[in-house]
Amino acid sequence: MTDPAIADQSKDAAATAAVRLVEPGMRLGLGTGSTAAIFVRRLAQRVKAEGFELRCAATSKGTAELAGSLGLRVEELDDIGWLDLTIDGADELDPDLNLIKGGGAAHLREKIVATASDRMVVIADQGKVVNRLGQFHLPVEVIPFGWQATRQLILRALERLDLSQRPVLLRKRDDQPLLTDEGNLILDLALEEIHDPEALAAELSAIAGVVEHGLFLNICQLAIIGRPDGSVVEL
Ligand code: ABF
Repeated sequence: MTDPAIADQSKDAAATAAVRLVEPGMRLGLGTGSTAAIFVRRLAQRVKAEGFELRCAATSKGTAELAGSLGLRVEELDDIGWLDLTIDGADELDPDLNLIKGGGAAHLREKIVATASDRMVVIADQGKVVNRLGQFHLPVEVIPFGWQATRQLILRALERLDLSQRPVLLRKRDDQPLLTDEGNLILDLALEEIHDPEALAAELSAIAGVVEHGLFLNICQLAIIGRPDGSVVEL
């Protein structure tokens, strides 16, 4: 029977292919977002059918709740210690497998989980693949204390990188500043094109009020891209 929560054929193709990478007994990182949610559903179906054990760490409260409700064993990352594999979505990815993440405001936990894994695999539909990152607004998680000063420091950093006059927008939900799972704010950087992701990442990481930015550089080892016809390509 068709599950209405798995309606997107491209995302489902990528998620289903990623489920095949999972081996019994693995310590697994679970991503956040609609593609990662389909992966969690397909994974739970396989675990139920084959009856093997897994230990899962989630990248958001939402994912933890979904996975737990489907019968997957979800634990704190620190109780597991280290992960064999993390499967997560992305907002953009380039041919070098550099990513922008954080559209779901979970990139801090996502980066902690991904970098605490032997292997990180991205699942996405074709629309996420770009030649150069930057069309998607780059999320930067900042602590609430002094966030306007932090925003000014970000603007100065952008000037140094010849990215002046780019909007840096406080993310809101229901007209209120959005708070992350960690109680922080998100600033979205409308950069259009990121010519030097490494330099930008270094500048942002050097600002005291920045907790984490959504550039994932040299973290992902494989991307599985789903197509509307149900096929996948690997990058
Ligand atoms: C998370 O989910 C995020 O880092 C990214 O923002 C988002 C992608 O969501 P979707 O799969 O719904 O496009 O992985």
